[in-house]
Amino acid sequence: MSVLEKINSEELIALESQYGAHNYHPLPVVLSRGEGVYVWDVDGKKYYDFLSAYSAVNQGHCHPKIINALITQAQTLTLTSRAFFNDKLGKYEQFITDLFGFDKVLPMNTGAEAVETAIKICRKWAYESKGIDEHEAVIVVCENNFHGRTTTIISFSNDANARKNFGPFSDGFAAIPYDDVQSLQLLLENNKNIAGFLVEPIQGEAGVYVPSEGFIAKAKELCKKHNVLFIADEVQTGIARTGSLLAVCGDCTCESKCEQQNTYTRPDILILGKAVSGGVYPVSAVLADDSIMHVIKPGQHGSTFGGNPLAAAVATAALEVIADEHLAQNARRLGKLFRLKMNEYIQNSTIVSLVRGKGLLNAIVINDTEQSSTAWNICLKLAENGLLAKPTHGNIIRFAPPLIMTEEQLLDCVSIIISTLQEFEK
Ligand code: IF1
Repeated sequence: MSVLEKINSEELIALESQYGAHNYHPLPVVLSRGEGVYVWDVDGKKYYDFLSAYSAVNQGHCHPKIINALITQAQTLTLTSRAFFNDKLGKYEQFITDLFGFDKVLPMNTGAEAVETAIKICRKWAYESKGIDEHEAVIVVCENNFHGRTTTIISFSNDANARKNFGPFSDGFAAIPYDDVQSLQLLLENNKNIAGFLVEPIQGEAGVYVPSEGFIAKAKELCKKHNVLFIADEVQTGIARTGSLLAVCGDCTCESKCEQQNTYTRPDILILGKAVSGGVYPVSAVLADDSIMHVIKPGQHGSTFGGNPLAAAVATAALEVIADEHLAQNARRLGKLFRLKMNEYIQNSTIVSLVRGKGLLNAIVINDTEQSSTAWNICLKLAENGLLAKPTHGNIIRFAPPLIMTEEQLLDCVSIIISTLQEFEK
């Protein structure tokens, strides 16, 4: 059979089962097209995308400006390696460092690569600037973190499924409970080898846990007091997803330039990924000031694709869309509306215990055990009803639509979600 012949979803699923590693358990939906907030399956069924590829498609599927940037650059020059300069990287670096307010950027490709890069920079800074003895640096992380799937990153995960039989693991990490300033303070006061604190401003994979007011700011203050680098992983929460340009911006409403607003907790190292490219191309970035980034010298870090001209062109366009279309303000407004409507429903629900989130990164907790299949069955029914979402841990369903959504579309989605949940009410 020619691979170009139209084949149905069952046959496509069977192909992945036979020829692809089984490292995912997707919903039985085979997508073939995306545009804005919508995706279509191979049978032409239309869905609202309420996952946005885990917040990589904040600008909406196949955004014209981003796709045009991709096509234009793809027909010109895609990859040179960093053995030579190219005419797109310097301008992109100037653009993104100005946008987020840092001296320098180290361009990478995936979020995990950017997290690994931040870990390497932090350790090197600890030995060469802070004066910690080599190989003794410790980076503090939070329990229930998700920072990617490389061997070093899962070394500091406490998710058994992410760790089992992937050892031996990397040393040099210490965990505290999320949103626990006292534990962080205790660790920093009693261990002189702490180099950095790596944290998600909102824990996405864990189930969209928004920390208490002031946690991030107090953590940064403690890091400053103890000469420890505050490292914000905004791979999932960044790029306007939570109603600000960055989740660490607090209630700052700036979108086109990270100004020193009083609600902004400025990281020492900022990690970005996913929607940096609008989901069009793998692009990630690590930003820091010269006093930190200077520890990296030629030949000490990099990657084949890191900083390629295609990535530079795509990311520039994707980041411009955020300000052009006021996506942070839209995410903030529609997020409040979403939680308001869901809370009205939850008042009389037996199946949903709560809704939580910030901007358009939200989740509902299903009133059942983590091991139950209720959340999964709800997502199957949501798909039947034209909306795609997926459970995160067990009984939690994450809702993260593209930030370009209109109020009318959001209310339509709320109606689909609530009518679907009502089918499961006891
Ligand atoms: C999968 C999760 C989300 C991230 C944060 C770094 C990375 C991620 C805060 C690494 C990636 C992705 C990975 C993807 C599903 C998705 C995910 F469910 F895995 F945890 F979003 F919550 N920091 N998250 O969320 O970035 O290397 O993937 O580009 O592995 O299935 P990456």
